[in-house]
Amino acid sequence: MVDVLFVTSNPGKVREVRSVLAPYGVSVRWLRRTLTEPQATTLAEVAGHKLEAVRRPARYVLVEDSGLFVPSLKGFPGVYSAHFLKIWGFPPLLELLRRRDRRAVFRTVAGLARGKERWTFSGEVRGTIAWAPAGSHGFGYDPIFVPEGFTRTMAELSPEVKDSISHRARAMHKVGRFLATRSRAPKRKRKKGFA
Ligand code: ITT
Repeated sequence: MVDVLFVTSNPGKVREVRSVLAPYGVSVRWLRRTLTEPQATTLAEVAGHKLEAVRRPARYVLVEDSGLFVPSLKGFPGVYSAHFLKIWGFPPLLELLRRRDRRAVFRTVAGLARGKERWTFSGEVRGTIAWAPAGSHGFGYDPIFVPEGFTRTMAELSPEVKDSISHRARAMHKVGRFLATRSRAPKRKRKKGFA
């Protein structure tokens, strides 16, 4: 069993990360903390800053940053997704998209650290923005995001379905495979920068 400390303010992320990592023999402990997000242009930069803010040399520390990118809005809200949703909610986004291409991508960049070593893993899911919010599962933008191959929003799909297709699940499967491989490898044969 590998222990990982997942630092986030978001209980929805914790449920999803636990469910994806459990089959890899990874046990996730939750440190509930709001990590400051600097002005940055990429999710990877934000994830890196979040990692720097947590110092736990003896164990694996996991953080992640996610965002909804709408190409017809030049990638907005992207790295500003949390801020935008908190201040404005869905209406301005739905209004902006009334006459624009509704395609969107949800992306996650996960940052993992142990001592001085750092690794990043990414995942994404394509889809479209719904005409109106629907559904009560999940959190954040789930009520307005319809993943590719589905006709319902992420919030109308069951948590199991979300965990089989989501941006976060895709990034976390990479984390799980990495940790499972590393925990099996004899210590002196471990290569630096494996990921
Ligand atoms: P942290 O403490 O981990 O930063 P957060 O909720 O602030 O939690 P992010 O900055 O990564 O997380 O998320 C940016 C925004 O995108 C925020 O409004 C989230 O609610 C939303 N979001 C993240 N993952 C999502 C998902 O799987 N489905 C819907 N919305 C999501």
